[in-house]
Amino acid sequence: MKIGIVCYPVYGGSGVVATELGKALAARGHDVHFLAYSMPFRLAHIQENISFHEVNVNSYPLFDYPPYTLNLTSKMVDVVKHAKLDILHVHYAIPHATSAVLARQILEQEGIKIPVITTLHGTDITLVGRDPSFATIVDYSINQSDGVTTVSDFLKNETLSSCRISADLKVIPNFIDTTQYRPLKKGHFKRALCPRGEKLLVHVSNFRPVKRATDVIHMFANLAKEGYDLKMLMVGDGPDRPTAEHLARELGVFDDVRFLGKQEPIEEILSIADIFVLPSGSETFGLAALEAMSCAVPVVATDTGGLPELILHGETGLLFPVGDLEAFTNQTRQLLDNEELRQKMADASRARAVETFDTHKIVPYYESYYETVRERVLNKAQVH
Ligand code: GMT
Repeated sequence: MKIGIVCYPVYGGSGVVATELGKALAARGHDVHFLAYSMPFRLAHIQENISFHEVNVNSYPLFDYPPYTLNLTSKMVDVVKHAKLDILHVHYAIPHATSAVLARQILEQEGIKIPVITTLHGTDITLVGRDPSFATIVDYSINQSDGVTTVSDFLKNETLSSCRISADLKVIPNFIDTTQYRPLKKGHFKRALCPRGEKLLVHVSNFRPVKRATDVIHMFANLAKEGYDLKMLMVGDGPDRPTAEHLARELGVFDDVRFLGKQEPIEEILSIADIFVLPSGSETFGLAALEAMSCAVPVVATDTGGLPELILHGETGLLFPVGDLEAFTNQTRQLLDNEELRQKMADASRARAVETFDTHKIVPYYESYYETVRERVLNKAQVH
């Protein structure tokens, strides 16, 4: 199949999933065309059956706010027509689904049928999508898509309850390349960071308020006060990083908490972690947690959104209520105090990643969904 994939190219879950999906589809023999305003950051090596089409944004004195949505629509029309795409798969509703619906309408006038599939990732529904200035257009673009997927049952239910949706929603969970994300032997790296054999906690996020990065610092300071000999790596960057750094100084733990900023390859860092922590206020899937699990790291996370679908409480990690710092500290302490339990959960995490969320298990669901949607759209066109 010739597949167009539209995504945000920046550091973030939806862009990562879209990029990894495109790469996996290309490895399975499909022709994949990425459309984005810059090269997706995980698309390091271009290969024969992967193309990248940059969406240029016009600057014109009249445009205080350049109309990116329209530039994207035009690019979609152009690529569908000239690369003869069979399907257009957009990740994140705003504005990608809207542009795709408009592009499909333009192409229809030229006798070209292009089925549009939208994958909802989370904040496009739970945060920005419900802003009154977007809600109507988000609902419309979802309902007008030929196929819609969500990354968890939670997000499906959330979309159905918070949006006015008539479209069918199919759940296809996120996935991971478990051959790339695997426990790597990085003992030297661990010894350099934890010379006294300290346990290492890791948090990875984009430091947006929803990630509650300061909860990590509070939890760490609680355990340090109790005498635990620990180190912490805070990976990623975003608006709450300065606040988290300031808090670490204030609570006297700054020397043991290292803020690394954005890092790749993340599997090298995860491989030396003892525990991964994710205290998010909301998380539709929690790709960062899956990356940790695939590297055999048990996760302490909030009992919210799609996280309980991914992290089995008591089996692959421990969950706690959002914002409950005492419970967060208790759950982390439980794993620190019981190495046997920690190791058991580490093994179970890796097994769950391999058995349930491996790329080879999930990507075929997308392929068959593409076929189903395409058949439905083309048959409907014939009947008319
Ligand atoms: O919050 C992020 O990390 C970014 C955001 C995005 O849209 O890129 O992530 C969302 O999509 C990811 C991939 O499907 C999910 O794993 C994240 O849970 C989800 N984030 C939230 O729901 C807050």
